[in-house]
Amino acid sequence: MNPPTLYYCPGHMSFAPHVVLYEIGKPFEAVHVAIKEGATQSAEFRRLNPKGKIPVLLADGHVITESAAIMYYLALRHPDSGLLPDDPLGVARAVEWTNWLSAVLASSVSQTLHPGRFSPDVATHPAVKDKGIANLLDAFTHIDGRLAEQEWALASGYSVVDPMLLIFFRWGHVLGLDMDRFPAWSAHVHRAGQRPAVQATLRAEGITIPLIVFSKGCNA
Ligand SMILES: N[C@@H](CCC(=O)N[C@@H](CS)C(=O)NCC(=O)O)C(=O)O
Repeated sequence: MNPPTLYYCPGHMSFAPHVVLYEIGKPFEAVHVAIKEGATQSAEFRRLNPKGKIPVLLADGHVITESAAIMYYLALRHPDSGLLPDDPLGVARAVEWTNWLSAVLASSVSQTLHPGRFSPDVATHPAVKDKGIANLLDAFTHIDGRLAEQEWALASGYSVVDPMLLIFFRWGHVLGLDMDRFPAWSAHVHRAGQRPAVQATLRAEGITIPLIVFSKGCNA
């Protein structure tokens, strides 16, 4: 059986599944899809994912789309990785987080970066963007409050949810938001950033996340 292949673009929603693959620690391949050059909209890529989005995972003869679905598949395929709780309520809590992040918050990020996808009327774009930022700030305040209550997103410990939170923290910076307003989340980013799998993914994608310091010789 071939190793799984992740189609990714640095600093995008593929980041968390990429971390999960490093956490599992088994061989995998990663294919860079250059969103800015239009690669997600090419006929070839759309044959793979008709939605024209990364991430995509090829694994065990299946094509899996959606970052959350990919992470659950990998975590359940490798239960020893301990990346998901093993009780029904714990799983429900994980889905609660990842649905919200990958659908609602990803859409608010898109609204601020691509207002034309939300309104054809150029005159409305500043308002569309402003509303996207306001929605994100509300959501970020909620995230910070949750992370003030416990070390990781889930009470059971580090899980697939935590790397997904990292990429939204980075987006906050990319969008020029004052992320110092979120001290509990900042501490979470610092904590998660010490994991070899997170460091390996940052190196592989060639990106940084504020507050994450690379350790020397990390080669996860
Ligand atoms: N809900 C999807 C969102 C995926 C998504 O929005 N991917 C963006 C990058 S973050 C993308 O591939 N955009 C390419 C395009 O729109 O052409 C998931 O969680 O996987």
